[in-house]
Amino acid sequence: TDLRPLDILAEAVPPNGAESGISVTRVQGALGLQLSSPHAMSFPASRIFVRCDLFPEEFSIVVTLKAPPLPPKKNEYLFTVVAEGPDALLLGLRYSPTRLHFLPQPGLGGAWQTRVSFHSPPVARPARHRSVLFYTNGLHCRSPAAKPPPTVFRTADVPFPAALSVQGARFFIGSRRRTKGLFTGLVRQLVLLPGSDATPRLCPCRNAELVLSIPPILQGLTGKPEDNEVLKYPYETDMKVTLGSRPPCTKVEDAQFWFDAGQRGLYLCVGSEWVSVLAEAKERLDYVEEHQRLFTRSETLGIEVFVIPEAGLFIATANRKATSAIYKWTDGKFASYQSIRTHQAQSWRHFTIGKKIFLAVANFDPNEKGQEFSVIYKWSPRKLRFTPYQRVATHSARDWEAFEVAGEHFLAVANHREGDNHNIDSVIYKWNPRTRLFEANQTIATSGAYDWEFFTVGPYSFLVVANAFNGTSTKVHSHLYVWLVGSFRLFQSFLTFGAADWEVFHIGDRIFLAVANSHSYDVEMQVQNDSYVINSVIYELNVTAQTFVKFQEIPTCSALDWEFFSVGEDYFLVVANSFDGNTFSVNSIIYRWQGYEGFVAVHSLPTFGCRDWETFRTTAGSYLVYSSAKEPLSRVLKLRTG
Ligand SMILES: [Ca+2]
Ligand SMILES: [Ca+2]
Ligand SMILES: [Ca+2]
Repeated sequence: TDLRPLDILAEAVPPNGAESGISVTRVQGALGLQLSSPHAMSFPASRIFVRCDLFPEEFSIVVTLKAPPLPPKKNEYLFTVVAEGPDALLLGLRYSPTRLHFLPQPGLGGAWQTRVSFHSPPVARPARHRSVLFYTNGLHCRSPAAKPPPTVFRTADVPFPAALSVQGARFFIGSRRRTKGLFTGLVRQLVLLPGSDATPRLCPCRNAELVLSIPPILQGLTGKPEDNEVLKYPYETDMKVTLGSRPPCTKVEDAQFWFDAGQRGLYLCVGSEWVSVLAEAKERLDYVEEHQRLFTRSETLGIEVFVIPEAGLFIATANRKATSAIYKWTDGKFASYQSIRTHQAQSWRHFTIGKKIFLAVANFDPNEKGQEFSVIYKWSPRKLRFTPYQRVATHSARDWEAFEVAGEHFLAVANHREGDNHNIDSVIYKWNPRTRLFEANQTIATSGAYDWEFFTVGPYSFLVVANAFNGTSTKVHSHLYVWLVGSFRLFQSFLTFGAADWEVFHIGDRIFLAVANSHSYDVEMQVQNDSYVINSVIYELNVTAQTFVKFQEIPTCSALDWEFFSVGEDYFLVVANSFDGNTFSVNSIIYRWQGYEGFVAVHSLPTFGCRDWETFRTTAGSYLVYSSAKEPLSRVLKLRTG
């Protein structure tokens, strides 16, 4: 992760010696810095915000200090960030004998117009030279049950300004650039931990190589503790924040911190156990970045991701022109692996039967001889290639779905149309273990079928079809079937608008079904551009009523695919928006599950004729890949988490 502790104090002090205006002073066995000039410790914000000039929206601050003896109403500054110009305070941390104030820029809006104040437990023991303050989003005070009570504050309910630019600003340690309010205590440590719930606006900060977050000047000069104060105040020795993998936690490390940058957790060693001091120490999606531009021979429709044991991770792209391709994940990128002749391929489906590995392609067009069929390929463990296995007669096939019911293997094809007729049968094939071929098992009447999706709920097996067009209208019913005594029977119908995809997903024990509506069109209706900007719908299974009920409608731009994925404990849906009536250049959106609020848009991704999204995971992290039906370029995106 890019988010590592930033040692603000070390930035402000020259590594090999104090400048004028700063002196190194011993406090109860440890060393601290004392200021005599408001300008002595200052540096441009750009030095630590290298790649991005936005202050992180969530963060923690670790301060170790000896509090000055101040009269009750007096204030002093621990640090500030000051913009150019007269007295443009952006933010700061201010100390008073009874409070700690975190000051935002005035007029930033929202709750931050008023400062957030914290009762300041260190006040009870002003002589002690360590307070540890953690400010993350919200206003919580939490003291870990530790023998040394470093004070942990969390701010939970007050959102920090999202786009606080520190461009051109300077950090001042112990002052706000003026003599007034100069900190008269000692500072030993001041570390900023960029925080937890970042948004796309939060850019990565600098990679700080920081293990011990005490400036070198204060490490080298550690003298012998006077009067055995180390024993007297064991917790007032060095306050360490260790990075990296889980360090030991014994008596020696007692009261020390471990910052797990990977999981973005901060832990305190308490009685030989690491205790989390930030409640939300978990992996979260921060932003999405382009990882690979995958140039394909022609425009790509469906993408299928699959793993072949002992061979690796692959994707198959369904390409519009004469060949489709298989790519293998090699050295962190997809590399060409095999080309397969296809006819306006729409999608691929990977499945296994026992040890056999198959890949079925849905061909939309007939071949050169006018024969119309789709092909099932089988992986040859000897050739390490897919070879043709079975041809199946199909009609403008859009999609294959593979599934198992009661130990038997099935393949369902979505036949889109035959000539001009969209009201035709789609076919469910069953694997015959004797002939080792798929044989037609059931036909189901469909209207411009686009997609099949199979899922199970408890002992029940379901198959849902996306019907896109009946010859005159895209406003048609798409049907959900349930398996009962040997065949699929109609279970429920949904009114859909050019339905192109069904996506089923689980959140806890809740079951959802999302449809991608692509187009609202009727021959009798005037063609309108806005007929592509329509709602797609998420349904939820009501178990008692045994029916799916509308859960949420989401505006989409000719949606062609939904893909569900999770990162850490968060759930996401990404939609393939393909067209808004004027342009294929539209944003596809990632939505995050927010419980009661349903899915809320969190990331906008510029896409062009977006057709299909898939997710996959490698040891290096989580990725998304999407295809474009309008240009020969697919993209692999990396999900950055912290
Ligand atoms: Ca499907
Ligand atoms: Ca889907
Ligand atoms: Ca997909």
